[in-house]
Amino acid sequence: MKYLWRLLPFTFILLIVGCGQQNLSALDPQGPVADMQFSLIRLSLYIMIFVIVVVFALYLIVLFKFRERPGDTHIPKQVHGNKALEVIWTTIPIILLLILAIPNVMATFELAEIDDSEGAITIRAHAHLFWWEFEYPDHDIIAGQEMYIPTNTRINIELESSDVIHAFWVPALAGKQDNVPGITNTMWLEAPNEGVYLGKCAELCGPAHWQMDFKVIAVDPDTFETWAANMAEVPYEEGEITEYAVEGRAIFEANCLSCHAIGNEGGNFGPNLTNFGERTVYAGYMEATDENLENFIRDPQEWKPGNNMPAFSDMPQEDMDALIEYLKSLKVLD
Ligand code: HEC
Ligand SMILES: [Cu+2]
Repeated sequence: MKYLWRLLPFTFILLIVGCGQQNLSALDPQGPVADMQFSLIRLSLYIMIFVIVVVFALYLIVLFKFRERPGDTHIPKQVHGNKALEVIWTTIPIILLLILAIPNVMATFELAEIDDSEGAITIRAHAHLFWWEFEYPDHDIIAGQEMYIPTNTRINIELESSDVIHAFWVPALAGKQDNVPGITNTMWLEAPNEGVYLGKCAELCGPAHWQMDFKVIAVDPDTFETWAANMAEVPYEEGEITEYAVEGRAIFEANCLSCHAIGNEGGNFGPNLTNFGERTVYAGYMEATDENLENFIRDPQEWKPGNNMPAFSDMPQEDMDALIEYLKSLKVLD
């Protein structure tokens, strides 16, 4: 028991390792933008380490060299205003700040640049209390919560907000940038590897801010084209989904379509649900189970305080079951 405290450092290591999970770490950069930002983080870290080492070395030298010794009778000679020293310790920080500033300013401009060269894709990332909408003007589609992108392709992102200030942040792919109402900020990113990259709203925007998660899903370019084509086409003709799901669709059309579009049909007040059956989390953060889905639809405020979805607490159970069957059948990739 007495030595248990020695385990403490290991708990911290576990905590730190936990931070790197699910592609959510800026310290495990994926792609050119994250690489560039990581190298800037390293540069400032090295400069800080240099400053700390020099300052502490001087401090220790002075501490030992000029300490009071037995038999010292009077205070040392008092000096101030050494011109040479003043110049040195003003110049060194200026040089260090320049070394820091020049690559930072260059990167800031480079990262905001919209490059329309061939093959680049534009995505408008609209932030809403408390969800994300991804509009693909080149493909004329809208996706909710999950931003599919092709690998090794430059993705130009236009950031917009419909209400308050949010921030778009996908730590493993690119640093955060604000979504400000009335202003369009720009950034870009590129993912060399297929995978799911976790994104977060990085600006405190209201009670459900912490649940405003999203995903960037990088797939190979062919899969992306299939995805984009199917997102526009609404591939749910009779026969493609179960009869039970068709019943659910009628309930959806009567209650939900005005706010939730399927393909390009329906309203966009809430997330587009065309590929809802492929979501791995619901409402940004809930584990994808039928029970969670029903709970959210019956009482959205309970699960995401302050969000703009109305409650359907009185929906008969058989309608709810059919509706859930329909929602889970909404798939565009298989
Ligand atoms: C008045 C508009 C409106 C209506 C009607 C509406 N919703 Fe919503 N819904 C929203 C909004 C807004 C959100 C986003 C909430 C959030 O996450 O902040 C949402 C979110 C959702 C989500 C989570 C989506 C995701 O991508 O994870 C589901 C599922 C959902 N609604 C289902 C339904 C169903 C089923 C109905 C019909 C019974 C319905 N909604 C009716 C506005 C609406
Ligand atoms: Cu937000």
